[in-house]
Amino acid sequence: MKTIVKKRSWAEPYKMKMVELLKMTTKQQRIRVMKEAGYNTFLLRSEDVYIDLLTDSGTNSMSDRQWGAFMQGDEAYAGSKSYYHFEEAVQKYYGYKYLIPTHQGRGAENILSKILIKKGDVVPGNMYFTTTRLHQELAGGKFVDIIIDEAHDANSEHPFKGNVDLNKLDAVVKKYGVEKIPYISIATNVNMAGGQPMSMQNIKELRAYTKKHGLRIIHDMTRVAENAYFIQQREKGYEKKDIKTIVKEICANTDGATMSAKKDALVNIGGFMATNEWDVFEEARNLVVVYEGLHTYGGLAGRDMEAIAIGIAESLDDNHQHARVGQVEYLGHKMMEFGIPIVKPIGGHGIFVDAKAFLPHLNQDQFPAQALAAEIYIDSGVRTMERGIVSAGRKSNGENYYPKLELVRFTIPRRVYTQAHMDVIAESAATVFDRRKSIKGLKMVYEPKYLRFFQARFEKL
Ligand code: PM9
Repeated sequence: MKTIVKKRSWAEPYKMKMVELLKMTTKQQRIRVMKEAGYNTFLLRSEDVYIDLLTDSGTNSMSDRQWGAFMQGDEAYAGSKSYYHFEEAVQKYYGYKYLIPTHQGRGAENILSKILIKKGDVVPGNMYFTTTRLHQELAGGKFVDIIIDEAHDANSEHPFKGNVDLNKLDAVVKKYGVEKIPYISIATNVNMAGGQPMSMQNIKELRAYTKKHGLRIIHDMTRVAENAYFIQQREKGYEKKDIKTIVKEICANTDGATMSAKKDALVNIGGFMATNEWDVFEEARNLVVVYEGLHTYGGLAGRDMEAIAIGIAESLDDNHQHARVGQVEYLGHKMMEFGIPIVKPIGGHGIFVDAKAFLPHLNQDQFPAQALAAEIYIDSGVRTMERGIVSAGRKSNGENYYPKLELVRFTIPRRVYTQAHMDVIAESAATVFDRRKSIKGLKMVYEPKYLRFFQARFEKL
């Protein structure tokens, strides 16, 4: 018998119970508000945005179970029941021994960096992340990139572009000595590389290397479940393992973690630091009361901790991750059909458009990714984010970093938008691509001291 259906589709493992209405704007309005926002999509008001792809951070839709648990949050100042639910989830699903809750990821980065980094230390990592590197620097450390070269090449189809290059790491260890390296900083599903995973093999090789040299691995596990999904899809021997098992195995090869629960863990606020070392935990408990709140809430409400505990479990469901990454891939394939240059392979949390290839007539000092994000908003009200020279910021000597990747990130919030939204987004990107030669660069007219991409202002050249 001939089958009519060649390939079966997937669909989301949920249905909608409530919707948020969006405001539609005209092109004239968008031109005006973009100018008022200094051509920085962070400075737009969200009510002027139609489809918000600024970030996948804190923009998740929570499930009915999470909202239900909100009512059961224990808001006691000390010893909240909700803290113990949160701790149980971190121990059960991730396997780390000790938990310090924080208001979000950078709260955990601050505490961890203050504890482990001394002035003059060096922190090797698989590509920088903005807040992570800044906390390392503020604590007196220097970040050194040890990601494989392929990660800096938008066109490389390497299946694990998040991998650490062990030769680069070895060169850093030889140059500075292990006593200057408080830990190796690894991120799963590397954000700035385009949401690209590490392989389990690489994680295990790194573990073997660090054991030999007596070095710690600290895991930025903000998008660990998405990384585990890619391991399941791409790595031999993991095809039949579920995401839960893979995540536990990743964590077991590291010594501690920081996490922004606002991403994979499917909540709107929250984070944590976790460690297997009692001494580090004890010091973190000392510092958390200074910067975040008591060690059983760390800046979170009891209801937030309940929602995180449930979100962690939901994020490790295979069907959820299939739909999550499947939606990102759907958008990526649509963009590729239009000929739009994007980072390959398609990553876990968004599509990263290669602004250097999109706007080859602009040099990096004319902020091509910033200019492109502004044009996309003006075309359709779709808000995206610059991930290039503006995000990279300046070195301690004041010089600009010039990252090889100059990208516009179309970040997909989890469980928020439909396939029809993806079509509208791809068509908008294609419309701007059609008139790309007419797009002008920008000049920066205001630059804040830290994390300039959030608040910098620009004018058209
Ligand atoms: N990431 C993102 O949009 C939000 C801030 S930058 C616009 O991608 C990693 C890998 C992250 C991350 C935040 C943090 C910090 C740490 N590591 O935002 O403080 O992607 O919760 O987490 C953002 P918090």
